[in-house]
Amino acid sequence: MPNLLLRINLAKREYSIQKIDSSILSMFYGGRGIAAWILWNELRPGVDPLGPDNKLVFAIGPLTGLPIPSSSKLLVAAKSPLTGGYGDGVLGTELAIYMRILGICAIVVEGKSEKPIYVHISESNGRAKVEFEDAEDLWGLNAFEAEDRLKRAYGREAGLALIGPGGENLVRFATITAGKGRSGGRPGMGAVMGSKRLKAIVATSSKTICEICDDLQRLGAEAFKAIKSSAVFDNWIKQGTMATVRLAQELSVLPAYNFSEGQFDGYERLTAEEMRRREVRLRSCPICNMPCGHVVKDDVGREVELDYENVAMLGSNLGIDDLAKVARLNRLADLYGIDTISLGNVIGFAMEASERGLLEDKIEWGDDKKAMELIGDIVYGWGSLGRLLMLGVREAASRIGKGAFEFAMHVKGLEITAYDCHAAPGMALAYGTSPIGAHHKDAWLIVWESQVGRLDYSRYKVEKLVELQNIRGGFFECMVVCRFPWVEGLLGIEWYYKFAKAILGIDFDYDKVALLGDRVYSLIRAFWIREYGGWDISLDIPPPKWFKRPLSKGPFKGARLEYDGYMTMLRYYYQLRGWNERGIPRRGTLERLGLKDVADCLGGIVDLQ
Ligand code: PTT
Ligand code: SF4
Repeated sequence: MPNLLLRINLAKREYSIQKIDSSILSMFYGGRGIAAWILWNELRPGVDPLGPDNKLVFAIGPLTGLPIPSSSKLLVAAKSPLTGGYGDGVLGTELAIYMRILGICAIVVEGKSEKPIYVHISESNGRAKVEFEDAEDLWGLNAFEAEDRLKRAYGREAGLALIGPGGENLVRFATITAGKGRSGGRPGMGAVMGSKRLKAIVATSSKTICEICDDLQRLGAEAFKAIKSSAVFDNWIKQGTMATVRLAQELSVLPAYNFSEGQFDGYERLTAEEMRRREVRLRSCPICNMPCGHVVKDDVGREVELDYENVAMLGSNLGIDDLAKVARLNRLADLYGIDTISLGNVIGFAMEASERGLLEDKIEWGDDKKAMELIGDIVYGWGSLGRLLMLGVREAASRIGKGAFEFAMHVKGLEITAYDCHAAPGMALAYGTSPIGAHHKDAWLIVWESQVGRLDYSRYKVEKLVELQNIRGGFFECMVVCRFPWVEGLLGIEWYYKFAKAILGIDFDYDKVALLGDRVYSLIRAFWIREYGGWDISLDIPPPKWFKRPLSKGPFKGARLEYDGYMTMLRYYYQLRGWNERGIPRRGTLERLGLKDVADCLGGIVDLQ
């Protein structure tokens, strides 16, 4: 199990390696848990997210980099400049594998370099060696160009995590990228990297996979086979996440016109079938035999990888019904290293604000050319609208005033991902309680919720939500492997328990997963409370639009979220997590989870009863 912490100080150009306390590893294992623990312990409360004292953590887990399916994921975390709370994201990159080979569980990047810089991590006598390299020539290059340069210098197998101009220019929703299409850290992790003037981390190694034990090699080989022989494999390979476009339309959750509707008249021109007509090849993260990266040509013939989220947010949500044009916007986001989801959200917000006469600029629904121009403005801070939107939708709405917050589609400052929730209270609660702000990554309830009753506000939905959060946001994010093989039904959860047993010697079951989930969730909630100087229950409630403006068409015509029903579910959620009615973890809960020190600190800020 990787147990080293590599600390890199960019201001001093120094690094050190230390062991992570085994008691901390046995509580959190890796990934999100370790990252949250480091940020909780090492950040000064109230630290400026874009100042030199914020820290950027790259973390892997016990299952990363092993010869098991889809295991090349890397978690990136920091205090978010977009939300002001805890932020993280996960991307696929060889860097994760090299960290594993070197036994590094977490890289903590501190300080700020005076000049643009990148770091090269390699191996010297079995230990990590860090070299600090000048990045003046790379600064300003887009993510693809910078990646090409670094691969030319360090070889095709080099592991990378880098930023584009979005991160350099501190766009609050800039991400960290790799592999020309892998992008992680929606809550502005790329901006934190840019604020440190760190263009890239490059890693090289003589090995390309961590060979660990025979048991695991055998198990991994069986799992790869099980994926290939799964009944859903063929369909997955054909459509990947893009199958969701048609599904979302049918279920009336496809965001349209800044989340005003759950259906879009032009959806047929955005589907997986349309994608396949333009497809040139498939691409995957390293160590994956179920690639989901569908590379297509955009309207000017350049290659770009499509995903449901990207297409929904830059397509239907903006009223654009041409996949090739959507692909072009998607490609720009990848080149600049900014999050497609937040991008579609801020542009949709601007279109609605313009329609309501709240902006000087005119930007109409479906205007892909204007959207394209706006992307450049956002990334380079050109013009007043670009400068406004680069701050994210919460800040933009607060600066505009005049009721703009009513249609600013975010929770805790993180823009909502691609599911309309007028008629999906379970999914709305998933957004409301996601530990980084509105994201589906911890709990995706849409299909299940459609099977059990969409307009139902019952307790079993909250129980299902907590279960999913514990598995996805707790177990998978601490083990740090791709969850798609499990989510998409190609590998059952018992496979992951077997992998964990082989590597950690621990018999996992749902109770252990729930304990881990509770621990991680309560720690992250404590982080937010400390940063916000308290807690307001309204921070766990989705935006007013879904409560106030009913759907005007589709199978749920007339539906909107019911405030009382939502609040009943939210209160039950707090109860299940052991938090009080104000959403604050109780002292007893924190102590049961082994977080007594956290309770002592938090008790000085808020009442823990
Ligand atoms: C994730 C978010 C998602 S969620 C998508 S599509 W998805 C968007 N992809 C973007 C992109 O592409 N380019 C871009 N410029 N911005 C983008 N923003 C959006 O980012 C990703 C896959 C996907 S594709 C998902 S759900 C799964 N996410 C996992 C997760 O969170 N944890 C985990 N253990 N396994 C996961 N497996 C799947 O990984 P964020 P990737 Mg991404 C072009 O990170 O910040 O959470 O945002 O990492 O390597 O690209 O793989 O339908
Ligand atoms: Fe990457 Fe997709 Fe494979 Fe997961 S399933 S590892 S996101 S290519």
